[in-house]
Amino acid sequence: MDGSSNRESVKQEFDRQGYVFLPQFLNTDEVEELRREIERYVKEVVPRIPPRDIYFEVKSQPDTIKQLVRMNQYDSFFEKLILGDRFVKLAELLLDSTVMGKNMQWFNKPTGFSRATPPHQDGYYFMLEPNEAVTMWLALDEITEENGCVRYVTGSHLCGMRSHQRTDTLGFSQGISDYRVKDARKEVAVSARPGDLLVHHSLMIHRADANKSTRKRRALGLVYYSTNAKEDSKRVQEYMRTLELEIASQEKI
Ligand SMILES: O=C(O)CCC(=O)C(=O)O
Repeated sequence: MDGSSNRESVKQEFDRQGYVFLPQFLNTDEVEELRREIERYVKEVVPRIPPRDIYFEVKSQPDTIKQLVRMNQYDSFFEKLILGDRFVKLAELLLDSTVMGKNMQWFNKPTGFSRATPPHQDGYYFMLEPNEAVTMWLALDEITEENGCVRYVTGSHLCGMRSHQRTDTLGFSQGISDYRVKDARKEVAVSARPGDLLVHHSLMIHRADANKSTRKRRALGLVYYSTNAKEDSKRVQEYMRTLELEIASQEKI
């Protein structure tokens, strides 16, 4: 299912819940190809990109890479992927506008080292006005509660931006400061199989536990901004500068 056959129900579900689940968006061969391309990226591209776009759980230990960001800027395979029709058309449907492919990321939770992803809204990092963007999250492994599936606070995209504060989680430096039991009660834990796609709105509150299993937990993230949204580029640059200094001082990149 790729969202093209039942467009209306996909859009309705997204508008109501703030996220939509598209099982088997990619087939087994496509997932295999992505896994191979990520391996190639780690081997060949990672050594020549700025350290600020590679996050480790343990500094410079390749098997503890927890996140790769802006992969589309460094590699033509991932650039083509984010600009590909299937993903772009889906983002356009959900945002009801033309879109720009902004950022492709790899999310990994290495066994034995991983941390939880704090509750957050992606739009807090994006700094857009209006805050109209989506993140697509594509499972590359079997991802369940045990190895840290994504958890959504259903409907939270309709309640505006919450206050965030610094966390000590690399790659998710801001988390919701007043995440409460009433939020947790609305959480939906979404298990996914390789090739399943989740898409969430930039105001959607979500989080994930650490990988407590011995299984891999890898996913790709694709971020699309509506072309109606304007980025506050001064604030973004300021934030990036502060973040880079903080990360470097923690010796994590
Ligand atoms: O995979 C994760 O743990 C985090 C994913 C996430 O926060 C996102 O896709 O926005």
